[in-house]
Amino acid sequence: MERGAVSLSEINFDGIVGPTHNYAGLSLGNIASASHGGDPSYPRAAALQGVAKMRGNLDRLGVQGFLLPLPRPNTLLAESLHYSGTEPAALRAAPWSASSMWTANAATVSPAPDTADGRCHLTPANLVTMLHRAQEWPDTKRQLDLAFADREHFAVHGPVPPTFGDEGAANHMRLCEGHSAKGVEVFVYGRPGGRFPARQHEQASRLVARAHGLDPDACVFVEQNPAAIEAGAFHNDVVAVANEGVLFTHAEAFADQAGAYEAIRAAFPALEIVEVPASAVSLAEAIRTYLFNAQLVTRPDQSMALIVPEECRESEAVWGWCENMVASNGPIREVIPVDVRQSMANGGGPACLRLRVVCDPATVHPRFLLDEAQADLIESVIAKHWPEQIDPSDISAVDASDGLASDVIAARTALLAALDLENLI
Ligand code: SUG
Repeated sequence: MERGAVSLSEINFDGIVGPTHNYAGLSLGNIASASHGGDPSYPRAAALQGVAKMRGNLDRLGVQGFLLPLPRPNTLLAESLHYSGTEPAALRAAPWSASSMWTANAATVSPAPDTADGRCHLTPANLVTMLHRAQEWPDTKRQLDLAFADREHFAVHGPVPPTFGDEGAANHMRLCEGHSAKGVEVFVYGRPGGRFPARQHEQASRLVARAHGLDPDACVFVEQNPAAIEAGAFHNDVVAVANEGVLFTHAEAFADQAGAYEAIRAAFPALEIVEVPASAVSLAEAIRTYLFNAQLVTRPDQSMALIVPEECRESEAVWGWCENMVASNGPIREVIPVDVRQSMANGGGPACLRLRVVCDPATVHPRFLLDEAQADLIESVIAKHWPEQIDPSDISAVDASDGLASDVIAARTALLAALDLENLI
């Protein structure tokens, strides 16, 4: 238990999908992003799918948070790129990206029981590997500074220096006997040199652990399997997820799978591993369906549920494996599919869409916590103001539509006004 024995909750802060959600194929190494590049997108449907997921979890878990879309198009970035018409279309699309919806990349979070000063520490991810994501952190930090302004309970750091790529919680797992207990934090990094970028650098992970004041004996640093990165697992959370004492992982997630288990177990002896062998679900099928990009949650009755994308139910191999797992006597008692197809087509599953923060909800700025009335409000603003469809040419053409820019700016402004969060404009 944390000092003072306060009981802490895990709060999932989902990113509300912004009105510029589009498919510009910007993320090298992210197979869904590459294969859907050029497709029309449906921002309104995407954002409503996200709210429906939040509503389900509010109902299941009793608590749910959210983070707001960042201001787009980002005119500062657009100006700094000095367009002349000769540049690749991707450079013109970057300032329009709605990628902040994937809040698992907003920050790395170390809850209070793990840190030297007994506060919850957050480090915004610098996301330097991809231009369209590198623009996120200053506005993300502003939002974290507001949501977690209580300095007695939270510390919000600056980002890791840009030499070291940091992608936040997507490459970080926490094992603990209960959320309020001291945990072991597992940092997963990639080694550069492959066909696709290794987005999380080892030194970034080590720096975050030091900044957060973690106990070195309660930190484990593990290398991602280069073959998993090659297969499209651009973040560790595409092939593994942890909750309390359980690690749910593909058998080919880590460079040295047995060594990783041993290192984690040395720091956290109660570790329970649910491993999916490649013979049951290949790495390619795991990445296609995002089985591991799931929310592994503890429900109020203490049973664990796995919230997976609908795509898992459509895969014979994956769904068959899930059914067997639930029928067995393992820790995961239910698998719940959710429809986040618009996000999935850009490589973002249920787990990408949320940032987990273990804390006392009373210490969070209340405007960032969802209730049913606020969910209704968010839905009505989205239904009224979010564009129904965006074609990549709408945003990457040399003369990208001024009309669309003012519409999406007004849409976000309407949401902030409805939620009384105008100071983020
Ligand atoms: O960084 N997609 C995101 C998906 C992030 C998923 N997050 C986690 N695994 N936690 C990315 O690759 C696609 C944007 C585009 O192609 O236009 C994109 O940025």
